[in-house]
Amino acid sequence: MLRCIIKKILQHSYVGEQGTSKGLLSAFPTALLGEHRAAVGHRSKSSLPEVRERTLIAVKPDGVHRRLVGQIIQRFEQRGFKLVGLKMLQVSEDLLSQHYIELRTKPFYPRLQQYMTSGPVVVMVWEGHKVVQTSRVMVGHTNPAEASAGTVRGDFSFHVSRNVVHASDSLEGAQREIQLWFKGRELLNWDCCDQSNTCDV
Ligand code: IDP
Ligand code: MG
Repeated sequence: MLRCIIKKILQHSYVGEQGTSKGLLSAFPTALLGEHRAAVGHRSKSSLPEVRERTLIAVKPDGVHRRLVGQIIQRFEQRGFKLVGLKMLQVSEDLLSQHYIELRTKPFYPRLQQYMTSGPVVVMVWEGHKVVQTSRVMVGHTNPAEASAGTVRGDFSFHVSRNVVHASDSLEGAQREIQLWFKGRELLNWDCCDQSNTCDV
């Protein structure tokens, strides 16, 4: 009986709280939140913008060929981030030129394009507190010769032309890249069972 009453109170307060969180979320970029709101349990802590930051991570063709996809995913899972989108694709020259819009005039761009379109990439969206900044640290310096041991590039590569992985470099960059690579319906909002053990925001 008592459980039944508590359940009713929670159901009631859920309606009110959902209204509040919706108001908070409306100020946050849609691409970082994804379009699909979880139908149930959306009042959880993961609704808060600060733990719902998202970034784009891609395992480049050299990483896929070298069977590093699993190890790279493992690092992000181990850190506590949440996977909200994942797919494998062969990148077109058009998509790549939009992705690397600032690099198109660089002398190395033709070779970069050849490399990035030479085989499949595995592209992902990871979510969590300060995930953009943290994943840049996890990925390491652009030039693997300068990347610290313990970073993906520092552990799996030695030359800038084959540096295994991409990570968005800013919040704005992440938002732009997520929209470029993923349709809204390909990103999922879901509540991870361990989230109260990884963050208390
Ligand atoms: P980032 O991947 O660490 O964000 P960016 O400067 O955005 O580094 O460069 C994008 C990608 O272009 C690099 O990851 C690397 O694959 C490639 N790249 C950057 N600089 C060079 C270079 O000097 N030679 C060859 N490839 C380069
Ligand atoms: Mg970059």
